[in-house]
Amino acid sequence: MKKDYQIISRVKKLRTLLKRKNIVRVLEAHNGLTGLIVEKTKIYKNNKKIEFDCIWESSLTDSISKGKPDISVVDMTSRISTINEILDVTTKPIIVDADNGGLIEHFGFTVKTLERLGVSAVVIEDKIGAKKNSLFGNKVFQEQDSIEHFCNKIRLGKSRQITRDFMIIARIESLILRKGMEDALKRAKTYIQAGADGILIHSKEKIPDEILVFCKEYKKITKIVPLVVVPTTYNEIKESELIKAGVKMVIYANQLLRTAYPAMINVAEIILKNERSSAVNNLCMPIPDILNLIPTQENQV
Ligand code: SPV
Ligand code: MG
Repeated sequence: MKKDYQIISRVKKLRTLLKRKNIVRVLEAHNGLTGLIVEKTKIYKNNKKIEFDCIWESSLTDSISKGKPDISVVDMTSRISTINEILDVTTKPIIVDADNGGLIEHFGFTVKTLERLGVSAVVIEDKIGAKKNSLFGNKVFQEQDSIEHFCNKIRLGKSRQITRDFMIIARIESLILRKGMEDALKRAKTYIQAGADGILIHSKEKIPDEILVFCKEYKKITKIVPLVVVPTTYNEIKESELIKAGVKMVIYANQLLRTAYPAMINVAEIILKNERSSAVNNLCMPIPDILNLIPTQENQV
């Protein structure tokens, strides 16, 4: 009984945060350890605690960390195993990046499973066909879904969730695919009418100009449905500016993995060069620290 309550309250946490906070701050995790980093990292600024609110279970970093490309080859069963790994050791809400959600018939099952596990939201992008990461833009062939088909997917998903708390966030790829601002805004309006609980507008520009134009126009469509952004390429923009523009959620989608990988390559190369590992001592955390990183009953006493 208590466990059921915990699962339900975890799902609900995201909606509560969206109501209470100016902006919900989300960081990527791709395994239990990175989940713990999102859960526990905090700093103090002017005596105020600053931390991440929520975990992004990214298709890019989940795939890459398994040595596979971000093309949906890491299937839902594997993604669910990673999600469970993260859920096991964290309490913060999780948002799952489900690519395009798959076939409409399949998406209903995904919604039911994620909600049952305790995930707070799923993001689906309005593309069809072979999955390509959005940050490739038009350098690779990527096809946008029709508005009608994508709306049917949103509607079906919404009809399958059990609680009122689970959220389906519709991700618009019009700016990525150079379909124009008008198309992006039309889609936002229509996806909301179809039941989307949030809109994620994506861009791969180096500057935030097109995102800020979208934000301005979005305010005319709705002041209620939260707007989500992923400032990976246009990442000079600060959270305070996003708040001013009306953004309710910011996702830092891949930075943990993108910093860990070069650090590991560097260490591997230094060991090869020196034929021993002492040369990386100053780059490594001490053995007792790694042994005690994850508390057990014994090392807590
Ligand atoms: C991801 O993190 O997998 C995303 C964001 O979908 S992006 O890589 O920018 O498409
Ligand atoms: Mg993705």
